[in-house]
Amino acid sequence: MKIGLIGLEKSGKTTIFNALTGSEEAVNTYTSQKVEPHLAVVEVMDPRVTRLKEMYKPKKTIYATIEFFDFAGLTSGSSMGLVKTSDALALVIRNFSNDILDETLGKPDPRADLDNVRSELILSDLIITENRLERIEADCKRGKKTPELQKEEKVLRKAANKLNEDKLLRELDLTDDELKTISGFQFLSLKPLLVILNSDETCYGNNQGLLDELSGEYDLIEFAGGFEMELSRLEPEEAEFFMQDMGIETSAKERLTRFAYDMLGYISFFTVGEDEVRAWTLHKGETAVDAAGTIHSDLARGFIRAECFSYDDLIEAGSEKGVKDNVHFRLEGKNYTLRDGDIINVRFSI
Ligand SMILES: Nc1nc2c(ncn2[C@@H]2O[C@H](COP(=O)(O)OP(=O)(O)OP(=O)(O)O)[C@@H](O)[C@H]2O)c(=O)[nH]1
Ligand SMILES: [Mg+2]
Repeated sequence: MKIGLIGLEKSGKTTIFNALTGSEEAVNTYTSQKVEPHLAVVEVMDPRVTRLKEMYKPKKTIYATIEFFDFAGLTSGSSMGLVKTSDALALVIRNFSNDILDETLGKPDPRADLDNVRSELILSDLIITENRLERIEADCKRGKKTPELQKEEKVLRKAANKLNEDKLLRELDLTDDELKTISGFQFLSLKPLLVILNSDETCYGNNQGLLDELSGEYDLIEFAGGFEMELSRLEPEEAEFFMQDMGIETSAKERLTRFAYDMLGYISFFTVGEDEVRAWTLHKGETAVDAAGTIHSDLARGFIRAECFSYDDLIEAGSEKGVKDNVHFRLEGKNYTLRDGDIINVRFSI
């Protein structure tokens, strides 16, 4: 899963990137950061994996990972290429004061910043859509009218109309087939969008009014970015102490990870054994054969059955043998819909 941190300049993107990834990238009040994006791969610290590790004592333990990208502010010409390949966008909004920033950029105004970025996303998609429509029109005039082209044109017209109404493409009801037709454009306003309200530590936790106002429209989470960046540099016990003091129950990283899983509709399943305990990520609704394919394409191709039991049943029974004794051990076919926390072993033959 790839999450791109975007936002207006000086909204605290790099600060939050550091908090999430434990990186030490420079944050700067004056100059804009270099234009290349920062990138970090972060392990999803799923406590279930840690527990499985204790149980199986494998040679290797592999947690699921999330890749985070941190871009330069939207107004300073960011690397849209990478933004486009993100699975989701996390939009950082400034809700902290700083004498210099207040003077150069104005007092924090989360609502206005949000509208501003929203318009940028819509505009970026509109430009792509209109350019493509012009090209299609030119092709048609030159007699290259094919059914595929006509289909594409129809979907793009729908998209253009929505964008012209100042609406995100996410708000357009498109069929899977229509989505596939335009997937190559990687429209930004079609991506899942998570808004991070980056609040000053002095006002963190006191922004319920604003959060309520925005939560009708956006998936929203509040961070005290500067504070959380400091926390990520402390020893865990020390960090715990300061977090409690601030009324932060779980770290920014953990909250964002959970949020991303929920919002994007991901679930985790596990494979276990003496060699390796590993967490895998799947979309909600995907099946045993999809899970097999995530592990290796051969497993999907030669899929016979998936041996399956749930993490909770394992913990309750205390061992795999216990799971079998409790008759919680299942053999599932190709079309079985995986549940979060399933532990599977794929039987296959090729
Ligand atoms: N008080 C406070 N200051 C913050 C917070 N987050 C960032 N800042 C300050 O805001 C300034 C900009 O922070 P960055 O993290 O570099 O912001 P950015 O969005 O990455 O900036 P560009 O990449 O240049 O667009 C720095 O001076 C930070 O110390 C916060 O949560 N609280
Ligand atoms: Mg930055």
